[in-house]
Amino acid sequence: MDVHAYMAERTPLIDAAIEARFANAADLPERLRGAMRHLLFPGGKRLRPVFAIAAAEAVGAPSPAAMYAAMPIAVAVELIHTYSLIHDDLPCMDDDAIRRGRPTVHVAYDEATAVLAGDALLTEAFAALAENSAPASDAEAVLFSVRRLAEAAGAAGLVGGQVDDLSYSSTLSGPDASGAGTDHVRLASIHARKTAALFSAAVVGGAALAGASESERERLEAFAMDVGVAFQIADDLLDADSDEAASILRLQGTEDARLGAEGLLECALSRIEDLCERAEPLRELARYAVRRKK
Ligand code: GRG
Repeated sequence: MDVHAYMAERTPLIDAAIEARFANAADLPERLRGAMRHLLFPGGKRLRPVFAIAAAEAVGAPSPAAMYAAMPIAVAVELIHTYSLIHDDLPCMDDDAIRRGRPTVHVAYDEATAVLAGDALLTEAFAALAENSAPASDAEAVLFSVRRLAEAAGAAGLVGGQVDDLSYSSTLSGPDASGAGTDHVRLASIHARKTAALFSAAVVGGAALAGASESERERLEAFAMDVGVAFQIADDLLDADSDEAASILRLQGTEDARLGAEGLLECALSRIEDLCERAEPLRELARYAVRRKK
């Protein structure tokens, strides 16, 4: 199957669903609206929303029903991903002026507006998920996806991963005196929380909203965590010149890192090998996320 065609078919529908969140929000301050939309349109690859939809299609009714069941979490994860990029670029964090080849939000607007736009996107994500999910999915699945998203975004997920990432560069050599483990262990934990947690909330949330069983959720969770970490390694390999603190490339050579990502991909695919042929797009997306060249 053609994974690019698969993504290209779904991306306009995801964009329209994100756009719809703004259509009904007439009373937003214009400056805030602009700052919230600045990185959303045009967006990035929309990988997390497409994963959410592919997971729903792997276990749910044939699309478009599965796709529409997963759309609320697809929108929510993209809003949270965008907030995290805006905050990550701030002068007090990575201090980057450019994102996706354009001035990032605090440069195009100002720092306070960028902080507030991120806050608004994070909050809006949960409104999007809670408001749009019923009645297409059952209440337990909606609550499950809200909880998984909160865990992925919160102190044990993105935020905790970012805190560890910020302190990582100062303690880079050998076993860590704090008892947190070797650099490899610490790095794996940062990748799991900073990158894989949101992937996993997208995949398992999308699947749950489309009616996944408990055992399907468990397998997809393990699949998505492995894919998320492998995706982060692939991102480090593509961005080998950056000074990202938590890069695997500081600890092992390029070839070892590539082999590590391939190993995680194989492991991820083995977790969902018994899912039916409708899981093929999900498998192809995983291969694409880990092996992409740009
Ligand atoms: C500020 C709470 C907080 C967290 C920031 C997301 C993040 C954590 C930092 C951004 C930099 C980074 C290396 C994140 C890891 C995840 C990653 C590889 C993001 C890029 O994802 P893509 O490639 O981006 O899906 P696009 O641009 O396609 O959306």
